[in-house]
Amino acid sequence: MAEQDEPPPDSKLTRSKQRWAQEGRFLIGRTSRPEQQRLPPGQHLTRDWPTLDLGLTPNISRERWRLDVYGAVEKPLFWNFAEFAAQPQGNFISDIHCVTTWSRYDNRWEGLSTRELLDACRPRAEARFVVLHCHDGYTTNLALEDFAAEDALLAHGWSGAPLEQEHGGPVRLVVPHLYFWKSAKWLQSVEFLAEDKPGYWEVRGYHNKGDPWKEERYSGD
Ligand SMILES: Nc1nc2c(c(=O)[nH]1)N[C@H]1C(S)=C(S)[C@@H](COP(=O)(O)O)O[C@H]1N2
Ligand SMILES: [Mo]
Repeated sequence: MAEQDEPPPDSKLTRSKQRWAQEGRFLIGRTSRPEQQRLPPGQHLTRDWPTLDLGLTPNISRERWRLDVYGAVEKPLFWNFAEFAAQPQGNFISDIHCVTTWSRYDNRWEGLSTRELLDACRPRAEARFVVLHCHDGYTTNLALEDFAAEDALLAHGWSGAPLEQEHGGPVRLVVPHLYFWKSAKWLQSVEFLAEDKPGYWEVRGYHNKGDPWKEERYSGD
């Protein structure tokens, strides 16, 4: 009796689920573009998956791996792999566009969406940029809104198997709407900043943002 006037239960989980429903979360292939618009200008399609890095392949086991989230956040995080894997997991399908002109369609990733990470660490109002730090010394920078893209994730799985070491395992970033150099392999830490801080390639002539649809390859573009 009279229960009808009570507000529906509200919690972080129900709010997240509501948001997932609005976004069509976990639906397969929902970010695909129509075929004719799918390949960005100047790109060609490849079926294999090239490996590109600085020539080092850090060997970090899941047991040793830690994720450090720090800087302009309300709640810094320091997770081991089990803690990371205990966060809400999602499946995402997206295309890869590398600045060296290859693209690869329909990569199936599994991991933690960057939006879930943002919910957990709660960036402070002044946070506007993110720098990813990697075990090979590589860094790359993103505007907070690019990091927070709905299809961006910290991936530990690819095609139903653990992400291979050569492709950045245990955990890499995947930001499908930007060139793949933004998708940091062997992820070690995520730093939130008020000011932008260009990363490894960004200080060596690559574009600061790297939108493949605008062919933002190099900083003069
Ligand atoms: N840690 C790290 N991440 C990195 C790189 C790197 O050298 N080190 N290279 C970037 C570049 S230029 C590309 S194209 C992709 C390549 O990812 P893949 O080897 O899985 O294809 O990783 C990006 N992330
Ligand atoms: Mo690249």
